[in-house]
Amino acid sequence: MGLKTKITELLGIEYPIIQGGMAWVAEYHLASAVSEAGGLGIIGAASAPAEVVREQIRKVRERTDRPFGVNVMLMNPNAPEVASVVAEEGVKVVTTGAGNPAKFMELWKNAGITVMPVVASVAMARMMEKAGADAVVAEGTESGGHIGSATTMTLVPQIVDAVNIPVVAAGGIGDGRGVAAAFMLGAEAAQMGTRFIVAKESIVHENYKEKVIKAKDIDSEVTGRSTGHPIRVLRNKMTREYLKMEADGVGLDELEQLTLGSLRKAVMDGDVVNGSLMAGQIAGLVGKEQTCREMIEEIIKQAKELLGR
Ligand code: TUI
Repeated sequence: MGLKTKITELLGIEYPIIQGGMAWVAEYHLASAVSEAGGLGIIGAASAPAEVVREQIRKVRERTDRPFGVNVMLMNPNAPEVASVVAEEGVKVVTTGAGNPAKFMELWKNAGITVMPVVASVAMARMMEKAGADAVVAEGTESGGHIGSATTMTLVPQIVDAVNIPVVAAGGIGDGRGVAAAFMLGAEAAQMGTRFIVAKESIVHENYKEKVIKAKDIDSEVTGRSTGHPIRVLRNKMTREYLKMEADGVGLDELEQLTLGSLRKAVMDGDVVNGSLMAGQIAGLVGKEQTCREMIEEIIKQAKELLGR
């Protein structure tokens, strides 16, 4: 049985579980598996060319009739082309990350898209509500990848109080206890990334999955605090070199290159030494590879028991 909230109604999904739009990781195999299991699967457009995103959308459609979304990463120079492709392809749900999507709002609303910007502050949540967002994803600093500074525990209730649209909690959620806690903070759904990295349907290299499964509570590190683009990743040779270069005052461009190209190396080639192992602080709780359906059913069962529903 489902678990109804304002978000499940808004999106037409069975369970209030949204998969994060992870760069390289959130491709069509994962997105379609999450949607087929009753959550909202998301294609992470990240830095992909618009035509690659179009193919990904079509591949999800071949695999599921259920709703799915696309995450548009706003620091991508191709974001305007990606924004047009999602509208052309009739995608039903868009989330955004790493910037302000206001300039695409009219295009998306005219195309009938449900827009849920990911935000890391109350000010940005308010701005997105004014701009016409249907919901916001409040993402705490526990998340993997590009992060803000507020924790999920503090950010979610403050955004819930500040806006009238539904709020999705993200950052540090990896099981039914996290989902139930998010509900207690006033959220109507939870977005999860790190747990889905190790899904059976995830194309992430086994070496990377093993690093997430073996990670302990304090094994993540934030690179790029000095550049204004903080990125949470699991500690390895790359982070040690990066943090040393950062401390030595190496230029922004050189630093950025070190993390960006290295995500592909980690996900596709399994280079866990020089690669960028983006993962959230909840990695320590993620203990085994499971199918998306097994994960979602286990998470929902636990959340329902805790919530008495
Ligand atoms: O976007 C994410 N997480 C990401 S994106 C990513 S790929 C990447 N590539 C190059 C550089 C940086 C990242 C890996 N992980 N999460 C959603 C998120 N959005 N977290 C924080 C924000 C955010 C930050 C600033 C949203 C809006 C914002 O507004 C600033 C402004 O005023 O434009």
